[in-house]
Amino acid sequence: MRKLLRKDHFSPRANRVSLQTIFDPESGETLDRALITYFQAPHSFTGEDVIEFSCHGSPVLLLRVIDALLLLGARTADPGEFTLRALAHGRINLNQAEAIRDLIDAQTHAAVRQAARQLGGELSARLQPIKNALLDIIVPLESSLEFVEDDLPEITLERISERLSNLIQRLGDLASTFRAGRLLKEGLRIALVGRPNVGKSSVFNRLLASDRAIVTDIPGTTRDSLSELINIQDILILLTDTAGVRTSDNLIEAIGIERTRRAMADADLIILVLDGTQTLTSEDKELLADVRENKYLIALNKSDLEDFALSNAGGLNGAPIMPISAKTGAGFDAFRDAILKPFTATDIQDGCFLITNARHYDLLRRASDALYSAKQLLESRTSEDLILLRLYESLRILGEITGETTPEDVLSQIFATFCIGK
Ligand SMILES: Nc1nc2c(ncn2[C@@H]2O[C@H](COP(=O)(O)OP(=O)(O)OP(=O)(O)O)[C@@H](O)[C@H]2O)c(=O)[nH]1
Ligand SMILES: [Mg+2]
Repeated sequence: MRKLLRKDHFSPRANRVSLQTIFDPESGETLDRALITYFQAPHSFTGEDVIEFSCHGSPVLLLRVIDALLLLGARTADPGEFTLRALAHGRINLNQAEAIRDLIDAQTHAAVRQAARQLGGELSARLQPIKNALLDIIVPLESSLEFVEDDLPEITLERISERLSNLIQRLGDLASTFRAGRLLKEGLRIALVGRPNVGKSSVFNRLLASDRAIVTDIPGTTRDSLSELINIQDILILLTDTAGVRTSDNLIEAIGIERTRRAMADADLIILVLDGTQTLTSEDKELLADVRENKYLIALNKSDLEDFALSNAGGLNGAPIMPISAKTGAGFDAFRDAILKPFTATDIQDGCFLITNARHYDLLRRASDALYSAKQLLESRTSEDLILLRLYESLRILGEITGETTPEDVLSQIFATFCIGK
């Protein structure tokens, strides 16, 4: 620090900010006037002594300050290292650490909101009463093993079984929020497909609200799949425009059509675009048969034209059809709602806490399975120590969520997903 600030003495006051000039240790050139904060242990994020530099936000300047620090013997932090240190010093628990990563990665307001709730410790707060209730079952079972020669009375067994059912239900309720939670965090992949010239790229541009894809009246305009992120009602969507499907001798077009097939296979929802001014062609019918294997929605396009008729799509019994015009935007509000409809049956209400992390979901399911198996053993009057084994297993799995019992290799996997310097 003395070399960096060119001062014979530098003794910052604990938990205070001071304005300092930073010099290049080699050339002596002034780099920046910056705020320096000294967080004295344990009053820092990591629980250790920390010096924080708040420089001006130029990337070039920041690189020079980092170079200067490296030259003086510092090293750059590993991905997630600060968060890992905070965890190691008990400043946060594991799912709060994961929430920090989710907060940084969040791309919608709703994802930020959920990550912030988790950072506030809501998941551990919800799990604690379940763990306590589990301990309330374990403790008397343990003592009955030690002190009582006879079997537990029937009434006690029934009561334990009831309490296990209740816990299984509570874990199940929490786990079931993952469907909505994953949607909120990871979003959806949606592909626009159809034969050439029906207006896929026009629909794509209208949903994007920008002229991203080339639109012409020449069939076969789009040659390659094109993806962009959009946001519908705070759900992130990776929308893919694709090459129109037809039999083609053109090599480039044929490769493009192959990519369309791949986009269809990857999609959570396929939007089949049809030209509402024409009756179904054999190409339309073939595509329809293909998309029926997946979640799909039909966009009957060009509703602004005179020849447009819903009956042109006749015979698609029961299929979800939305009449739209990519040209005028007619029907798009209802179309956007229809896009999300297959996914939001499980309501994403503002007030409700959601499991957004696959690791948590998996552990909740496993904890619940262990309780279920304990309940079955209990009902078949198996010896108490086998039942206890299952109950302890469930407790250990719940502990893995908050990090009390998480194995080292899982921890390192989790922190490898952080970005550097967090
Ligand atoms: N009137 C009218 N014309 C439309 C509409 N949507 C698209 N078109 C026209 O239809 C033609 C084809 O549109 P594109 O969006 O390029 O169609 P595409 O399905 O992407 O075609 P390919 O990329 O060749 O597969 C263009 O001339 C568009 O202007 C619409 O809603 N109304
Ligand atoms: Mg196109």
